[in-house]
Formats: sequence, C-alpha cells, structure tokens
Amino acid sequence: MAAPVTNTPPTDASTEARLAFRHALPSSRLGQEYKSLESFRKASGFVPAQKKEYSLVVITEPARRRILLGEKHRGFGKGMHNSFGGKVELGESDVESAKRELEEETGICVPMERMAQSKLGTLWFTFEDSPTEMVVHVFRINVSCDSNTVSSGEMDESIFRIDPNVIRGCDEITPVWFPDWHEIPMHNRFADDSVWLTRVLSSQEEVLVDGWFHFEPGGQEVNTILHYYMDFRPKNNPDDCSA
Ligand code: 8OG
Repeated sequence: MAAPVTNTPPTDASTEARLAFRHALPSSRLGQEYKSLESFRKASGFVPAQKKEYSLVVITEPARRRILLGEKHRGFGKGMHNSFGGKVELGESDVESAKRELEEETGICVPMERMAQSKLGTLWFTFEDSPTEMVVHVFRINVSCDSNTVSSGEMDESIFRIDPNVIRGCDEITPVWFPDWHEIPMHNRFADDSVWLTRVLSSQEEVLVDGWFHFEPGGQEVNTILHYYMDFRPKNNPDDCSA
C-alpha cells in the first residue's frame, strides 16, 4: 500500500486556495492526496484499457476577477457548469481542438500560436467503474472585454482582447460570466476542479499544472475522488524541462 501524504497541515497552499471558494467541495469528496505519481498509481492500482483525449479552455478576465463558464445542455457534464472544450478529433492536435471547440461554443477566436502558449497542463481522469482514461489538455486565456485599455495603449501582452458582443453559445452550451470567480458553482462542477482550478485561480503568478485523479464508481452523480496527485509549479521555472 502506497503511503499517502500524512499530517498535511490544514493550511497547505491547496487547502488555503480551496477555502477561498465559497462553493468548493469539502475535503471528504476530494479523496486522498499522494506525494508522487508513483504512490498515486500504486494506490489506485488502475490500468486503463483505452484513452480518450479532450481539450478544455478556461476563460478569465483577471482585471475584474471574473470567469466565463458554460452551462452544459448535453454530453459529458450535462447540467453542470464547465469551461469550454470537447473531444480531440482524429488527426487534430490538442491545440487545434481547443481553438475549434472554444470558437464553436463561445464565438471567441484565439489564434493558434496564442492558444499553444496558453497551455496550463494535462489532467488524467480514471474511474473505478470504467476502463477508459480521459486525458484532458487544459488551456487558460486571460482576456479583457474593455476597449479603453487597448486604445490608450496600456494593454498587457498577456491579455487577449475580446469584443464581448462576439460571445454566443450553441445548442450544447450557454456561456455565462460569473462576476467573481470565488463564486464559481464548484458544487456543480467535476470534483477535481475544487482541487486544481481553485489553486490555479488563486495563484499570483503564471503556473503549470498536471493532475491525476481516480474517481469512485457512480460517475457524475457520485462525483467523488478516491485518490489524486497534482504537480503544480510556476510557469517560468528554469528547472522545468517538461515543455
Ligand atoms: O465533448 P464533451 O463536451 O462531452 O467533452 C467533455 C468536456 O468536459 C471536455 O471539455 C473535457 C471536460 N472535462 C472532462 N472531465 C473534466 C473534469 O473533471 N473537470 C473539468 N473541468 N472538465 C472536464 O471530460
């Protein structure tokens, strides 16, 4: 049996970040954190028979601390709020899928190069009652809907300017701005979001995150993690060789 992280003080960075989000799930739904991928794998003991790849694009407006979320009308996560994305189609890269899905679901068109630079990391999801591993490539685009900052030349290059009037939904998803990301309906999202997304949004610096989450049986209804491991690090870390 692999050793879980023991005696984790209640104020570690992840817990502190999660507590700032009013609707984050309680730790009882988030399972056991492991301190290495190896110990996570030993604990879950899960070998997936197949994998499916997805993209996911988090859209935030940092100046107003708000987030654009989609109300999902069908597909995986129906009835939940989520960021935007979907399957990586045959012959498509993760970046191409992110760009295409974002435009289909919101009308926001992000150039390929910017999308590629905005990759946050990858999340691997496995489930006690499914042979399929879901591999989700996650991107984050920081936007501004404010035209004044652009015309006055004050625009920070890390911010992607959008015209708020282009935002529209599709039959699958309706985009909605949440005026303060601390109010995100985490109780109506996949449980892992209470772990990685809260940490990403709380971080003052640009970050990268990879995460492995193994879920209890029962799918979306139970929505409870059994084991997880998360590698969270600053984006501009010279020791990071993963790029
Ligand atoms: O094509 P479809 O809309 O069914 O694709 C599923 C979308 O949901 C895709 O963007 C990836 C995303 N997604 C998962 N699992 C999780 C998860 O645990 N958390 C979040 N935030 N998104 C997820 O498939």
